[in-house]
This record gives sequence, structure tokens and C-alpha cells, in this order.
Amino acid sequence: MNNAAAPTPPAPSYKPTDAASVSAHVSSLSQYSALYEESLRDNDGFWAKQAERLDWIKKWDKVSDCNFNEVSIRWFQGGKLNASHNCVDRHVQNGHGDVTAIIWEGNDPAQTRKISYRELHEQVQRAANALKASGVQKGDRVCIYLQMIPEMAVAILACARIGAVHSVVFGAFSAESLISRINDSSCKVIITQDTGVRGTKQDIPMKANVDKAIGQTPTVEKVFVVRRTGSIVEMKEGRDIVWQTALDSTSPHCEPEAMDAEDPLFILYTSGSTGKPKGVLHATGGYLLYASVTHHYVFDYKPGDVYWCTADVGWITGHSYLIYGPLANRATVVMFEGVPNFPDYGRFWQVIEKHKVNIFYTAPTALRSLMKEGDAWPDQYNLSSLRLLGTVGEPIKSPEWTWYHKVIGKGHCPIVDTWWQTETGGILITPLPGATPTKPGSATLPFFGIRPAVMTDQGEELHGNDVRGCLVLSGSWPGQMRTVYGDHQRFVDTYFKRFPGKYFTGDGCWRDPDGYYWITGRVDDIIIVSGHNIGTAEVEGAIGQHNSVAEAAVVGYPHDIKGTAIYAYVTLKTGQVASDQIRKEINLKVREVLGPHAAPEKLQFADGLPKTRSGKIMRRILRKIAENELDNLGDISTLAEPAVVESLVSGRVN
Ligand code: 7RM
Repeated sequence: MNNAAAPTPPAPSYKPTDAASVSAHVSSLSQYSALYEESLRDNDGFWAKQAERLDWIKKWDKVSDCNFNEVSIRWFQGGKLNASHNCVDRHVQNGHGDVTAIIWEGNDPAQTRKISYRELHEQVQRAANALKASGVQKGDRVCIYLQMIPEMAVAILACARIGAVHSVVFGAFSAESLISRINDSSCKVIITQDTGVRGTKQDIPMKANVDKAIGQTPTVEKVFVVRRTGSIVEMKEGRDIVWQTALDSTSPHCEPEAMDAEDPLFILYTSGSTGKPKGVLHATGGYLLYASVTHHYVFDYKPGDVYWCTADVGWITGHSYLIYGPLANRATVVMFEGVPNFPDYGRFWQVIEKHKVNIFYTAPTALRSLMKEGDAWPDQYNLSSLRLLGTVGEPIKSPEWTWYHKVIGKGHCPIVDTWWQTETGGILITPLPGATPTKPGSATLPFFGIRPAVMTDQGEELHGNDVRGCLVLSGSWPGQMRTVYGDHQRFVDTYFKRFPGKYFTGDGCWRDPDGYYWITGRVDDIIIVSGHNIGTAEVEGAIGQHNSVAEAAVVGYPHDIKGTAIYAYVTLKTGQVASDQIRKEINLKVREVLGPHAAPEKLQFADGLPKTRSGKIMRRILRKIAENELDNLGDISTLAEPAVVESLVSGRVN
């Protein structure tokens, strides 16, 4: 296992304030414990009760039918529902059409739009009709390649309405990433925008990227282009359609499709260790319920609260906690197009003051980058509307936790450190804000119905507290992914092989003497940079596309801002001479192939890489060198050529 050192106890414990507890959905640790016990004792009963939160067209026959040995996972079989009805229609029907669904804050602070549930209802129906008119049918896949604009929510919900399976591709991804994702799930339609606006970038070439991709995506028939900037883009007659025109010229009525609870709702690609991204597939009923229930309890959402999740919809956090969970709960959400440092480092705090945000959910990497700019930025703004803070994506360390707590939350806002994965659909380990005393850096305790366990490398479960090992889940929950799209065997192999009968998260953890969970990082070769899940193999593949490169190996190393950054070891083809020019070109190549978030922070040219006799690169050694832990390289006797280690150490980039 390659776990970062676990934090050392004892950590201070922060009790929820009376103000946080009194009105909370769960207001004491004993109430949490009782409910938690009950949720395990009668798991089906618990979820059946929770499922009453949603509108069902037809009630389910069976709550759960899950078997991790056979890797078969089904929730609410026989039940029928529609996700867009649950996120939009029912709120309007129940008399809440005037409630603001989305407060859109543009990249430019002067640009704001408010969209009520009624307006959203109309837009979603028009979009659903436009998709149908372009030939999209139930079960077809639709690629959504957009920035953070309201049309993102409309497009997602329109797909859900007609039973099309959406696959959102992060707006910063390159044409090449787009091609592989579109082809893997044979998308019929792409929804994109002319150009994008983000920070100082005023013309991100979204449609142009689609144009680059489309020659190599034979299944794509139509491209919808949202007018965002009005920049001139090529429009191919008969294929490309302006989104706004299509919506305006269609009917504002479209009946939601009755979907089986187990029908796919969406695919979201996440990095895999072999380099080929995995199409994580989520099912309609279980996913929607899980997103809704966790949003309700973890963010303690109550009608009237203004809730802001800063995550991009291109990641799972945006799917679950910007779109599906909050909208199912009739929340008012802030959707932000910009970046934390534009026009200056006060932007987040300015937006909180402007929209009187009550609940704020962001990533530790964003906090680190803002913390280093000093307290003067947040201190300029009135943050008194805040009552709850959250984090996600990576472990949060003490300095930024304390800063978040004191400088942003003024000491009175509980912080929920939420641990989960693309694969889990929603939050699994987390404090409940009115109930759970928190320790900075710990995601604390399991959510209702969740059964974490800690395993040794040898596959034995470690019972009791103060144990370290691999984090697994011993039973299913409704939000669990159902399969890897088009490759069920990969689903089985990745998550259920290492510990038979259990779901392996890939993370290491420490369950401390109080039973609190501390996530210590990935045990395999995924690197989490600024909260983005990046496969080492993908980056190596991209570097390898440079003509001069023979071979590359990348590892993560601790980085103050990004949490983990990428260190690349590159062997050039014989006859090629290492230079700053090649270094720059390699960097550009990675940006072009995968996007800027995957570019290596450090790059070392190496004559050879440490390999085993069977040819496997020993990343353990590369990690130690990157981390500058040179005294402790471990056993190098299994290397084919132990001498390469010395030359790697001497060429280390500081
Ligand atoms: C939601 C999301 C998943 C991986 C996960 C962990 C790490 C996420 C936390 C965390 C420590 C947290 N999905 N991770 N949240 N580690 N504390 N609160 O991030 O699929 O992109 O990444 O992220 O390693 O396995 S993800």
C-alpha cells in the first residue's frame, strides 16, 4: 500500500454549536447513532421510508436486490419515476414555481441571472422536445460539453426527461478527450456552446473543439450550439443547430418518460489505472434518491436556504450536489461560471455576500489557493449569511481547515468534510452538521445505511478501532454505480476482485480510537490533483505522444496548493537531446491531449526507469525520489537494473 502518513491523534474536537443543532434535521450524536443503527438493522425499511421523498409513477416491488459476490446491484426494482419531474415539475405543481432554482453568477461580476422553477420547467420541456426532434430517443446517449452556464442544468434535465443517457464531458477537456468519451458510449448528439468564458479567458474554443473531434466520432448526428458569447463559430448546415432557436421554435410541453428505477440516468467518465477512462454508469431511482437524501441531511438544507456548490458540473460533485440532489430538494442553488481569482482573490467572498449564501461547499485545493492570498480578501466582505461549510475531493489539512473555520465561518459554522467518489454517487462518510463533533482532517462517521470496513492487504477485516488499511464497503447503497459502461467485467475486476464480497474504494484509511475515519489517499495509481482524478497511465500516454519521447512514468508528490502535483520522469528516444524546448513541448502536449489540469508540475529527463524483470515500472521508487525521501527507497533488489536509481536520484528536480 502507498498511503500517505496518517494524521496523528489526538485532534481537537469541535462540537456543533447550539444554533447549528437546535434546528437541524439531526440534532445530536445520539440521534444520529440511533438512526444509523436502525438504518443497518432494517436497511430496506430505512430506504423505503426515505424513498417517500420522491414522486414515483409506480411503486417498486422490491427495495434492494444486491449481491457483491455476483456483483449484481439493483434498487427499487419495478418502480417507475422520472428524475426531471422530481427535480422540477413537482415543485411547480406544488405551488413553488416562483422559488428561484438557479442563481447564475457569470464570470463577469456584472452578469447575474435568476431562474425560477417555473422558468426551468418551461426550458427543460422545450429542450426535451428539441432533443426529440433531432432524433434522440429513450436510451440514446447525449454528450454534454458545456461550461458552467444555466443551459447545463437544462440540458441534463432534458435528457433525464426523455430517458436519454447524458455524458457530461468537462469543459476544459481537449478534443482528444472528447473523442474517446463520445466514441466509448457512441453518443448521437453533442450539446456545446460557441465559446466559453472563464477567468481572463474570454473565448475558450468549445465549438471549435467539437469540430476537431467530430471527424472521428462517427455516431454523432447533430450538434446543438448554445449561444453564450456570440463569437462567430462554424455552423454546418443540417448538422449544427443553435440551441436557443431550437428551443424557441418548439412546444413548451413535454410529458416526462416513465423510467424504470434501474434504467441508466447518466454516464460520467473517470480516470482508470490502465489509461482508458471508465464510463461510470448511474441508475435513475437509486442515484436520485441517494443524492437527495444526502443533500438533505449533510447540508441540512431547509427551504429558503441559498446553497452554493463551487464544483464544475463536469465532475460528479456538480452532478450530485449542484443539479440532482439540491433540485430534487427544491433548493436555490448558486451556479458560478468563473474562477476563485477573477477579477481578484475576493471573488468567492464577494459572491457569498452578494447572494447571501447560507451553505458553501468547495474543495480544499481552492481553500489553499485563497488562504495564501491573506485574510484581507474575505475580510472585505460580509459573510454573516453563512451557516454551514463543506469540503470534498481530498483530505483537508489542519491549516486550511482552521482558516476555513475561523476566517470564513467566523468560528460558528460547522464544517462537513465529505468523503465519497464518482462511483459512490453521493457522500458516504461525513459529519452531520447538527450532530457530529468534528476533528479537522477526518471525514468522521458513515452516513445512514453505509457499512465501511477496513481490510489488511491480505484481505482480513480489521475489527475494532485504531486500525489502518484499505477502505471497503460491506454492503450496497442506492447511489452506488451499477457498471462500467460497455465493460461490466472491468467493473467486477476493479472494485470486487481484490476483496471478494466487498466494494473496494481504492482508498486507504485509518479508523481512529473514536471510530472516526481518516482517508489517507489512493492505494493505487490515481493521482488527485486539485481534486481532479487523474490516471498516471493517461498522463504517461499523453507525454508519450511527443515525438522525442521513448517512455514516461508519472507519480504524485505532495504540493502546497494542489494537494498532490504530478512529477514526470521522461526517457527520450536515443539521439534526442534533453532541452527546455522539449520540456515545454511535452507540457503543451499534455495540455492538448488531457487538459491543463493534468500537466506535470516537474519533469525530469532520465536515462532509464526503474523496472522489474517483468517490465513493470516500480512507481514506489519514483514516488520516494519525487518526495525527496532518498534515505528510504526500500527494496530495490527486484529491479532489472538497480543502477538506474542512482542516476535518477542525482537528476532529481527540486
Ligand atoms: C467526490 C469525488 C474520489 C477520491 C476518493 C478519495 C478522494 C474525495 C475526500 C477524499 C479525503 C475527502 N469524487 N476524496 N473526498 N479524500 N477526504 N473528503 O471527489 O471520484 O473525483 O474522487 O477523492 O481518494 O477516492 S472522485
